[in-house]
Amino acid sequence: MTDTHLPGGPGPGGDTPGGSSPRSIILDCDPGHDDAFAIMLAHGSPGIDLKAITTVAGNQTLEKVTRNARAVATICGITGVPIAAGAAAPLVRPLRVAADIHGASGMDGPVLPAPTVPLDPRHGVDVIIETVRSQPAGSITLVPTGPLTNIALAARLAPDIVGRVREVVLMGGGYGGGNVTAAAEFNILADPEAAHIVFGSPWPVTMVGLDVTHQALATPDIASRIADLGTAPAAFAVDLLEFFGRMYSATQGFAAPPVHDPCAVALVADPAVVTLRPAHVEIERTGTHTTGMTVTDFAGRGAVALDHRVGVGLNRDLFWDMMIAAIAAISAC
Ligand code: PIR
Ligand code: CA
Repeated sequence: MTDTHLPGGPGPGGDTPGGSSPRSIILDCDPGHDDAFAIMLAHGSPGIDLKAITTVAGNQTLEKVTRNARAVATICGITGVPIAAGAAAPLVRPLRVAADIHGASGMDGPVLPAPTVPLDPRHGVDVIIETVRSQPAGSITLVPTGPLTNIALAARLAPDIVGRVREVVLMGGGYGGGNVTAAAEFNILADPEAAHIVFGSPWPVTMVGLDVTHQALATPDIASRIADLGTAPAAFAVDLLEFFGRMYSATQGFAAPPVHDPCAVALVADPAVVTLRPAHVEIERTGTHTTGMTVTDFAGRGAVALDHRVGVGLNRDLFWDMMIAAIAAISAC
């Protein structure tokens, strides 16, 4: 089978990057250094209309990641976008955080301002449900960049939204191995039962996993292009990369940090960024050594339907051009 760029999912569309019809998304995140980049891309990209930010416990506790989301919004002048806190723990398992890579705050490195943007008083899962119900059917894309707890809860609490969501484009998993265990990536391992619900629900699911995001390395040339923008959001982004890079070097031996989460946002904004292949993905939930693995079948063995799409390649230059243009656009606000 040859790799293909598949069209951007069902529903009303024909959107072109930078065209007149940006894609409406809800960003469900656990900031997190790379989640902060996802927020910046979602806000600054002309291809995205950011309808809400919801948070989920993951990289750090719910309280910390929610404060971090509001701090990013404050730095980037994101006003008028609801920010709501969702689930404080996975569906079944105890909370596991990633302090080794994101620090005690969940976003160590930059000095974080006291948030000036309000916290929406609703539960994040209610914000997801209410936003999907209030927008035209087939218009909202869910972009989860943390554990899938909120998305699974929304599907269970309001099954009517499953058919109204245009697609779910998530950062998580990978077919070539994990980053917490040999088999499992953090977001899936943190809440595999939620991932099972999300991949098993009848909405289109696209997995942007480590196979793609480990190509999104913020090398020194990228950091200096961002620094050259000379604005407060750009300086914030550089500080994030500096800490994230040090942790990735110390804990995983990377020469430059992989900026995972904006890859999913970038794919929604412009399908040319990520090469996709049809596949079927099952979530391992009972493995001795493989819990949290995204078992990916590109060939339909056992006559499974190739009902998911899986990222297999990144157009790195396009990705960073989009990311840097978005940070520049934010700075202009
Ligand atoms: C990144 C993450 C968690 C643990 C490590 N070691 C690295 C977070 C990122 O925010 C991203 O969403 C995903 N989980 C990558 O595994
Ligand atoms: Ca994340």
